[in-house]
Amino acid sequence: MSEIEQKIREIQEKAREEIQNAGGLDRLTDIRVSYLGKKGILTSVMKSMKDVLPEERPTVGKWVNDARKEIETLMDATKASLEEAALEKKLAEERIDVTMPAKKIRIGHRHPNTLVRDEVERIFIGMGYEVVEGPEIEYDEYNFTKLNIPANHPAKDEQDTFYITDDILLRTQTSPVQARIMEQGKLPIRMIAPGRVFRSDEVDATHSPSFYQIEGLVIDKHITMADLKGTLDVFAKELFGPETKTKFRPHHFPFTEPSAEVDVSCFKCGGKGCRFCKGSGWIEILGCGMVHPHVLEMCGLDPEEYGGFAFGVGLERITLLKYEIDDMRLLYENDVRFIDQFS
Ligand code: 2NM
Repeated sequence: MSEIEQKIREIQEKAREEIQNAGGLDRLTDIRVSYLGKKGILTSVMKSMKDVLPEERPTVGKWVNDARKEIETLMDATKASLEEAALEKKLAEERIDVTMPAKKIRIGHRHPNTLVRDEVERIFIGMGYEVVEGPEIEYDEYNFTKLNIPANHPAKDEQDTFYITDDILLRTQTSPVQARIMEQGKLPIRMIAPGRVFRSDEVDATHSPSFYQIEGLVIDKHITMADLKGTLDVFAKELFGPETKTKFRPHHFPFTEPSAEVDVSCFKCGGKGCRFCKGSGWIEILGCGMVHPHVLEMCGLDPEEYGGFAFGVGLERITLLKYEIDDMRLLYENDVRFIDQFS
């Protein structure tokens, strides 16, 4: 056997051994490079062909090529079986345990204000009311004039109201929505108007320049103060529990006559008096009254034929009470550690 044939056989033998003992796909790739790569052992033999006698070159060339083919075939087979073994191992290890607890997916939830708004809407929808929304940017006419709030009224002061032009402003209440509905003249009316309102207030624990109101309106023939009292008593019992009592105290609003403020018996102490109700046993929750004849007239209704009641609730006030939150700013800071407690 010639020296070169001997050398090729040795390379082949060593390659076989290394491939068989590779044990892993990475090692196999290294072996492939070390034999068949550009600077590989077998490649260098091919390069040294110039030292072989010309008549022997075809024979030697065939040996090298045969060796190369054998190494490649063995390499491919070994690669396939290593891959199969790796897959088998992975399948055996990655068995799915269907009894494992599922991954918890973080999902959003309603804001406490939204929870309360939805609850108030649900109560009034249950009594046959419609939920109506209207523009946040309003005419002075709808926000004040048609609601019997005269030009010299303190609420109209630039200190309290955000004006956009002389006669356009950010609504300070949602009653302009009701003025618009009355004007449409489709009777009877049973509606609530929830929405954002604006007043030029400094931020503190109970004030914000933007907050939410829900105002209600009922217009029909033969509506009395008893209807108002009965309706708001049902509302209070639904919202704060069936033991809740209501108390109507005389008050003044320009758009209603007579007007009242409504207190509910403290839902913490049941009316005995505690820290929550500041010892009085009562908590103020809303304002209301019988719609003023001037308002009816200015909205195109005949006060001789039609009448009704209206009320207004501050949404944040109810949210703070219901969830015993002591600072309105917490509702707007959107700190998830706070807000997540209501999911
Ligand atoms: C309140 C209190 C009393 C009210 C009046 C009207 C309207 F448009 F019908 F005249 N809507 N809402 C009203 C009445 C609002 O909030 C404390």
